[in-house]
Amino acid sequence: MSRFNALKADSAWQKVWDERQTFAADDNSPKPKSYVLEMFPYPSGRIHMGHVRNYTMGDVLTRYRRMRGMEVLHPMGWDAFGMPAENAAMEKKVHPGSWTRENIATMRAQLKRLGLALDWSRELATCEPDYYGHEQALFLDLFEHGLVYRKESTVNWDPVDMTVLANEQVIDGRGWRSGALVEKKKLSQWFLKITDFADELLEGLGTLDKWPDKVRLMQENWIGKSEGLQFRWKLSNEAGELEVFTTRPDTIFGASFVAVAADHPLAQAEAEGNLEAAAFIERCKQGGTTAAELETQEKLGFNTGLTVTHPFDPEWQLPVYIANFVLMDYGTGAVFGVPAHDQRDFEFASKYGLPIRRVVSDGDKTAPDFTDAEAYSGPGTLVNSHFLDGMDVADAKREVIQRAEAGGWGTGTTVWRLRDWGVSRQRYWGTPIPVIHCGACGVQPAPRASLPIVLPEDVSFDIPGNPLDRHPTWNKVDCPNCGAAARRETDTLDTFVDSSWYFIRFASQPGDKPFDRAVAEQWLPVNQYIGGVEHAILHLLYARFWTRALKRIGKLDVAEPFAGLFTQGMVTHETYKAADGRWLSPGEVVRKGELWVEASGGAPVTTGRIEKMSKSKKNTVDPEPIVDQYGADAVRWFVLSDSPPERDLEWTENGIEGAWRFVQRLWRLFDQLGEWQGEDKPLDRAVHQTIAGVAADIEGLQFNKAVAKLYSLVNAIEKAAPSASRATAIRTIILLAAPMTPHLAEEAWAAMGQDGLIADAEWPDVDPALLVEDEVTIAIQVNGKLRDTVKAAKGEAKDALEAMALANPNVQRILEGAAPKKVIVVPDRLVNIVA
Ligand code: ANZ
Ligand code: ZN
Repeated sequence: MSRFNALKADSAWQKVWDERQTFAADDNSPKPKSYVLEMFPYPSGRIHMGHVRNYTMGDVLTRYRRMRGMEVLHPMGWDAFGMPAENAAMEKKVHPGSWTRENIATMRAQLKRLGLALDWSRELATCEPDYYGHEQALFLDLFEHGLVYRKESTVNWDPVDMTVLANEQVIDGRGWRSGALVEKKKLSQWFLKITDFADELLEGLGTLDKWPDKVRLMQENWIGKSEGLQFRWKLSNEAGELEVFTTRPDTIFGASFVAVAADHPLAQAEAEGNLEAAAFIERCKQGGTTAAELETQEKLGFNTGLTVTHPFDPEWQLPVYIANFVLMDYGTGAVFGVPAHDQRDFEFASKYGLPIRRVVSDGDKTAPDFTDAEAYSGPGTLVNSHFLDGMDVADAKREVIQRAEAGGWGTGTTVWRLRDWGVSRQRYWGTPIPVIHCGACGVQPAPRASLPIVLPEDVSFDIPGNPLDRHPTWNKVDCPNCGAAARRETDTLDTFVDSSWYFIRFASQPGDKPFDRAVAEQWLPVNQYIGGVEHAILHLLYARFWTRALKRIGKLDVAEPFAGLFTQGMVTHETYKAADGRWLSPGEVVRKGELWVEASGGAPVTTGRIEKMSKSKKNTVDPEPIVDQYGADAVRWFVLSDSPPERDLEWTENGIEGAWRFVQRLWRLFDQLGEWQGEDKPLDRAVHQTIAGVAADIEGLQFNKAVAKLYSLVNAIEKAAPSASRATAIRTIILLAAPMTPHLAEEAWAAMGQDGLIADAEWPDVDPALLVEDEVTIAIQVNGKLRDTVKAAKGEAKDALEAMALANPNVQRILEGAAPKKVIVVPDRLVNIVA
């Protein structure tokens, strides 16, 4: 008996696939096409288990679809621009380019060792000019079509490092490196007009029926369409009006104040003659500006002394506040507050002693006094609201909008939460934005012939700031319009731009343009996209936007880039902590009886929660030594097997050992394959049920179920006596396992003397007749009480079933020789004997 030598098989078959270009996708193939894509990795250094899980899933689907006769595009590349490369440059004094390219080389070699069915001929890295040069051309296309513009916008400025910080680099209001208090600074920045597509992007979600509901919901919330009423309140103690936006016009009789944002013109006017107001406004500016921060921070206000008149009651005056929870760039920057039905307003009113009046009943609560601990924002019937009383919320909204429009003091409107996409980054390691600033002509697009505008290599990171700004020559250029000395834009593009169109470039990569439309359209949309849920909002939204923008400007006729989306769970591991609180890695601990101790010194270790593998908790397991030890197939098998793919997978030593043993069992089955004779019907049936079941599971991305079915079939084959059926079963299971354990499958296929590669073999056919159970279980009852169950052929005649029941020993014992009064037979189900 031989053992499966995984290491030998892995490298041998990987070499064959490479040399024969087995997985190169043919644009001109007559076969039906399928595009399977996993989110491309950031080349951070080494492959981690999350990558292994992600890429193995896409790989199984790819290999399976190829066996089903499809031409599958399954490419790989690198999302290679970004801040970590610049950080490495500052810390380790390596050039971001060499750091990135070395990481790519390492990770490419690691991925190859997993035996992934990838078309490496299409590999791309976004940091290379032959990628980002085309991105610059696309930027100019959008620019020419008015989908790009420049606008002043606020950035986080680190006054010590003299640099702009990304939001995640601001920690508790301070720069992550310098620790200096971050300032807000206005800079002119480039924006893409994603808001032009807000409606389409929202509507389009309705067509994405192969996306997880939760991701569609997250996108919907991000786009944030609100229908409501925009209307004007009359200022009572001076001339003028104040316009507010509300999504709850129905609550108008529950209003107890009006509030404006700190940078609202009314607040600004107030600040002019009023030091207290000015000080309050200053204070508001220090707080965070994200919606989440506004939600959580303490609600503060400044009473301006102004009042407004209620639109439905000239006698009713409400105070006007400046409040820190009102955003300037949403709606009109002013709101009316309804404390009983809005939590922010509730907190505000509680703090400033403003009335809290119920206007929507909460179940049986209808009294105007509101004594609950928090606002009620649910459905109900309008109360304490004059002409609205008795209406439901939707009707009351409609009624108020109609009256406002009829009275000429308001209009029903829609507002969007989505903002235009600011793509300027004051960073070196990104795609240079292809524009030129001329003192005389203003902003000029860079001439097409000058593309790619290549990043200079000779840069230094010794001093803070963007090296492109202080480069001696790179940013000096002649104005393409007047020829005068001008300056190159030194901002680079947000790396989300790079990942917004890479899947199109994978599908078609001519040298002279971003993509060939006809070729790209043959492959797109991506049939199955697989990746982390952390990209559920921005990346997917930006890619959807680029695809739609390219459609609008006539470059590509694809509405949605990703027809199917799957978000996989994380890989987790137990955590370990030493007595002094140090985190320990799995390699630093050993099991001693029931306990874990430190491998060196034997000090006791506490085991902590099972958490996502992360460097900070030291609970990562490096895939490479695992592949060395167990072979690629066992690793692949394990990451597919233990959990449903959308859930977290706990990496355990036992798990990988179990997978390794299974691979060996599969090999042993095959190794003992004989020239046997005879039929084994139940085994035939099990085989065909498995063929059908595994196919359905892989198509449904339920890999753990497919794995479980293969386990059971192996059990059944092991138990079966030698027969021709058994030999066929063994040959078949090798084919069924091929997408998951491709190296073993190739090895076995070659040893069986088959022509060609199993990677190119056909998925076995299912005999539908063998999927039907032809045996049924019949319940035998006496006076309605179950006495026994027996097996019978499906469709057995009534009198045969009756005879079988009467001959049953349990029945005979009860009847004691007496004749039954009556026998009821329900074919395929039961026989009831009335005694
Ligand atoms: C009165 C009201 C009563 C409101 C009530 C809510 C509940 P969504 O639905 O998320 O779009 N709002 C309007 N503009 C705002 C701004 N610039 N900054 C902060 N809040 C603002 O939120 C719309 C609601 O948020 C609006 O409806 C308004 O408060 C508030 F029981 O008006 B509402
Ligand atoms: Zn000029």
